[in-house]
Amino acid sequence: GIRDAQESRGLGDVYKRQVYSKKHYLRNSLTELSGGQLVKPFESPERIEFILNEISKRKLGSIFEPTNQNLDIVYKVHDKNYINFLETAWDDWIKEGFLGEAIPTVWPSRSMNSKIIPNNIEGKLGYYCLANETSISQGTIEAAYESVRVVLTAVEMFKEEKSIFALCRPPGHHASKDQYGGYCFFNNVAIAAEKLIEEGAKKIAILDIDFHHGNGTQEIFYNRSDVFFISLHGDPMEAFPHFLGHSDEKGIAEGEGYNLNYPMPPNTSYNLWKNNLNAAISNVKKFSPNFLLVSLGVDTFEKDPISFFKLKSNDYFDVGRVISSLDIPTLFVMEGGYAINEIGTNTVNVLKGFED
Ligand code: Q9C
Ligand code: ZN
Repeated sequence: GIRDAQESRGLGDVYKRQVYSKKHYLRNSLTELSGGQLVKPFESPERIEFILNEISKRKLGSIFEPTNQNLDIVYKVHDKNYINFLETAWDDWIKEGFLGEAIPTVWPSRSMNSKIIPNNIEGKLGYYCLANETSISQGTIEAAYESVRVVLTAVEMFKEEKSIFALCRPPGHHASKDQYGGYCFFNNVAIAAEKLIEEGAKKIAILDIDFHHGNGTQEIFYNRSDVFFISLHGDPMEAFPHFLGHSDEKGIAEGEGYNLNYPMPPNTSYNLWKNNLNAAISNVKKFSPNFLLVSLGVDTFEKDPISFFKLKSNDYFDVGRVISSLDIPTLFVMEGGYAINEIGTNTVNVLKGFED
């Protein structure tokens, strides 16, 4: 745990590297709608514990708990009514007397595309949800806020560091201004970008290397030129989130030219993936940002249970090395990765590769 990792570096040899909170376990929903069944969620509390253990085993540096943070910044990224909805959703659901976790069943979809927000919790869930594999349960909102505290604490420490890792859970990159889903509630990486800009940064690049397209992050910054969003992911023609992430999505208005997608087909190997990473990296270089934020998912791994790329554990060292070649202060923010047994190895390989 935390103490092991600190002690393993010896007294006086403390440097700041990663931020973790045990309160992530408050996100412990029991159900995920998958293949027509309610299964144990892929996005489980063990994920972050496995990463934490690997960090201490491989002496990656100290682990810090989040500090008190002003959470007003969340309102700069997310809609006020959406935040209010998340804060009361579980209580409202329970008041109806429902026995399972909160899962929407009806949406303002294309044939009844209403902007009117219903009063009823079942209607509200449909309004604010973009994908219903993600059940809301007791503690979900508390954990989502803690994940934001983790990333904001990392931003604070980032000022004295070349790089830092925020062990966020729940993840964030699928959360848009006013929708949750894909296991995400608040968009942690977007909140970090907004915070850095509030503190004076002029240009931020967000490189999203999770297997899935970061639809939320894209939507949040789509009309802005101060945050350049670049995503490598499974082609939405074949993969979640299915409705965003195509290569012709380049940004709008002021943001035109500041969004870049690299969709890739099933069975993509590291060779092809790395070609696209290199292209992404050269675009980051041209943009010349003050900070690089990496949405770090390791669901690109060959054994990931819900994804279809073929990266191997050793490839992740190279991913870290390539990213560090930019020589830009880099904040890693944890997103997905569901091959529990290798999630620690793969994540730490990226960070070790970056360090070398
Ligand atoms: N049958 C992140 O990696 N759908 N989210 C999976 C499986 C949801 C992934 C479908 C995937 C969400 C942060
Ligand atoms: Zn993912």
